[in-house]
Amino acid sequence: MRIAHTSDWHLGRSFGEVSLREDQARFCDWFVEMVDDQGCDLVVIAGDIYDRAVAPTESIDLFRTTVRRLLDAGIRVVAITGNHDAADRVAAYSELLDHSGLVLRGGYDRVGEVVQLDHVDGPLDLVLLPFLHPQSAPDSFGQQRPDAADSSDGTGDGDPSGDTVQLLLERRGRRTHESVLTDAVALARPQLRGVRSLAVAHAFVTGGQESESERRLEVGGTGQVPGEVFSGFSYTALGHLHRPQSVSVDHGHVRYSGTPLPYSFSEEHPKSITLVDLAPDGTCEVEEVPVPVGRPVRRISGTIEELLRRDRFPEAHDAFVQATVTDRGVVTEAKAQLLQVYPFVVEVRLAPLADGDTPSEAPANIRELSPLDAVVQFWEAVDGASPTAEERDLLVTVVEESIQAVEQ
Ligand SMILES: [Mn+2]
Repeated sequence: MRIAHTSDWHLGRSFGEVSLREDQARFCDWFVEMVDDQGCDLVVIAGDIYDRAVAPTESIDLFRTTVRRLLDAGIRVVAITGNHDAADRVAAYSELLDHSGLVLRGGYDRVGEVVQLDHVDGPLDLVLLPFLHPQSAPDSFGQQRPDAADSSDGTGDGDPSGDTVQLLLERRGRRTHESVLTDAVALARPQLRGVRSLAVAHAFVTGGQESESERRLEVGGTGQVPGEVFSGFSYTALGHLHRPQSVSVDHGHVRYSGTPLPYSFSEEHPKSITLVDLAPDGTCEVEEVPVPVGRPVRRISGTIEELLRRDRFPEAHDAFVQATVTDRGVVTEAKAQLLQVYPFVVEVRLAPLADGDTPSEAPANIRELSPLDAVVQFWEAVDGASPTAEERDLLVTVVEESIQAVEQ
């Protein structure tokens, strides 16, 4: 059985101010053809289908059309929601969709279920683990039920006693992404029947390497879960981290496919789809198929004169560019100038210290400095050089006038 594993399409996303609509549509076109050419039986999309909870209608259209084309080609599709998706919206019709060949799951509703897919070479047990917000778990969810909490409220009037509410709140407060995911897998495990199994999850597995475009899964923490949660599954198709990578786990194959397109400047790595050949005995072979569409990202750095030389960064001409301008003097209209050479420059940073100087340490107590010294130090930190005599005279005047204004 051949599976195409992908995730984090983030349909509707833009890069800076540039819409990615066309790149995402081109990716979908390529993807449908590729999985058909490769003879895939199943497509797995491991969460973050859309970039936002309320996805633009054109993104919804793109997803629907893409899935329909896959189903028309006889390929089954499995998808879960990620932390960017609104589970209750995206998976609203999941029950009806099961009949179409699209298995779509989101939220807690059907967590713990094992979907059995029949295939010519045998069955596949499918466990779908959409991103689960720890705080929105149903009160009864999970195994760590304090006994008292569930037995004490036997009065039947539907009004839980103060103690019970307290226990429920405590239980809710203890929930983490790790605990809800562990509970969800534990619910499913007893129902696994065959030898070949596939888990699909949207999670941050410990050991995975982040980019700059993943949104944190937990407030005040990373929301990481240990890879062992997935041990025993023949293959675990993960979403959330944007770089393609395997995560080392003792028993099983756990892998992130990464995004189809780069979504931040930290994603200069090539993008790919993961093809998985899953044998009837559960052994699998994994192959990366590079995504040939989409605009790459490049970070370039130099003086404005260097950056404007057409032969200096030829690979950046067609890329989304983050340019760091290192001139010590003032550069006016930097972005407008750079756009002449790099039509997709998205971000321009002025960083005159990029040539190796580092700003001096901030004084332990700013009040130890005279106002003029403080201003001059700030100038040096920002500009990378001391003010000229003329600039210094101006600063003296400004500081004196400010002090007088404050004292009046
Ligand atoms: Mn994502």
